[in-house]
Amino acid sequence: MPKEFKLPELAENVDTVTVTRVMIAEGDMVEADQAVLEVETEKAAAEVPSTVAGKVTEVRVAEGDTLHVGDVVFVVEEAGAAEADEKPSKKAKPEEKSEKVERKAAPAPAAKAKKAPEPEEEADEEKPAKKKPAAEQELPEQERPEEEQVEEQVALEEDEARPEEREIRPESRVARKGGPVPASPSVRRLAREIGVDINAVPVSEQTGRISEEDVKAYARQMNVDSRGVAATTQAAEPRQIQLPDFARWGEIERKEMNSVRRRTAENMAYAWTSIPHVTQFDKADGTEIEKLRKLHGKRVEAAGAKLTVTAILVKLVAAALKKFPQFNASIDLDNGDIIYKKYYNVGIAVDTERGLLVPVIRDVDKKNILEISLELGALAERARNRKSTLDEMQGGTFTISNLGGIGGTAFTPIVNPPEVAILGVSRTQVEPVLNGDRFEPRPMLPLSLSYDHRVIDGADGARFMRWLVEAIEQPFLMFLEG
Ligand code: CAO
Repeated sequence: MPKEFKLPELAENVDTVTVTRVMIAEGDMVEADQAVLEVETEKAAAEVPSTVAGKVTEVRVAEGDTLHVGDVVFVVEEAGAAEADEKPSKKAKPEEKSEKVERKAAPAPAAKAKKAPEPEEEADEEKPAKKKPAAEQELPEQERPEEEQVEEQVALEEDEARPEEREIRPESRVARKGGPVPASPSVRRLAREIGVDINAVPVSEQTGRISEEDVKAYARQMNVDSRGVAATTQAAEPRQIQLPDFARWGEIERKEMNSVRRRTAENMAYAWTSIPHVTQFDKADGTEIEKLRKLHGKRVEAAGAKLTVTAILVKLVAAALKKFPQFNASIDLDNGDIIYKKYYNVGIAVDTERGLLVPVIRDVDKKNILEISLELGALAERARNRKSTLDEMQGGTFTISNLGGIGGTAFTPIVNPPEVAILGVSRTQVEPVLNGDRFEPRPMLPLSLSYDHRVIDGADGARFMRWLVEAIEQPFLMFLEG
């Protein structure tokens, strides 16, 4: 019996992965739990174990492919039956075409992967699709019962590409030329709630309809504020500038971005253009911390870790987050809420050869510095060796980015959404600090706290920073107030 192995769900909210290595070939015997694929998401690389066993008769993916959860990766002839059967042709039969995953160079989204179930779709949109007679479709939208419009919308949705495939690029949107608005009730509702005129939202050229993303993109473009009031002036939307022919001026090399770089670029552009950032700078006298590192460093080394500034900062930050809960929050603009998290998971920016990764140390408030040091060392090593799991990269509530090992006096870190704040750390420098009437040499640790000004006021930013500086200078404060 042929059996298909489909890409399983690897972590919550991870629907798309890029194949970086295919570890099986036609004719191989594969066992359950055997690693068959190496994949990359925006944040991590992971090995995918097989859940089927038998002889591989067909491999349907190749390095560089983009896969969605549920896509068929390979087919096996289950043990026993394998020997008896001839090896099937590698070419896909016509009816299998829709199962094929898209190749990176796939020319048009229409030729891309089949539509997978969309969990976020509302129940009222999951009715069976029914095409409506053309005459009925020509009725003005207001004159048609909503139920009919829903049904029509479901039919339209049949051809819909996945959200990430129909990213809103300005050039892919076209103005609608009258007729019914091709948007589902939930999309219309969203538009109503955030003050967007659904009739004005351009449809995606690729799908011929309006998605939630289209509405949000339009809202951003129109500068709709948090109260749902559209500004009269249109905010500039980041556009791809026309690149010149760089080779005219000298030699160039073109390299494809890996998935980490691509997603970092998307996330950073999103964060930079949608979050009003403020960065608060300060310096902490690291004398006490340095004393403690010297005093206890050997103990931590004996346990197999390194007592670094970062590990200590993670613990101090946990205490600061408890004291200032708005820094451990997320903003839900659609519902007009601020979500305060009662857990404290700190992401650590790790510099790897594939780009920036942010593994997360969970429940830092419940761990001691020794435990945090061990975990930080292990997570950073795993990230650098491409061994991080997808779960390790999720659930962060605040991020620390320490560039002090490399150098620099200050920088402006970008908030890692959906978080609302990030602490940047630069290199400790011995500086003259006035103590009474004389200067003393002190190791000063520069800190740069960027935060989302929609949630955090400037005074709160300054208070958080001052508390953190004082906790670094007098670590006992953490026990006293943390
Ligand atoms: N000031 C001075 N020295 C510092 C320092 C600081 N703020 N922070 C670290 N150092 C020193 C450490 O003491 C260590 O020195 P020794 O080898 O002499 O002991 C050295 O720098 C390297 O530290 P580390 O990397 O071993 O450990 P860490 O806990 O300080 O940092 C990590 C861990 C993962 C944060 C770090 O390795 C890293 O990847 N940093 C880069 C983060 C990054 O890329 N941020 C940018 C994000 S935005 O694009």
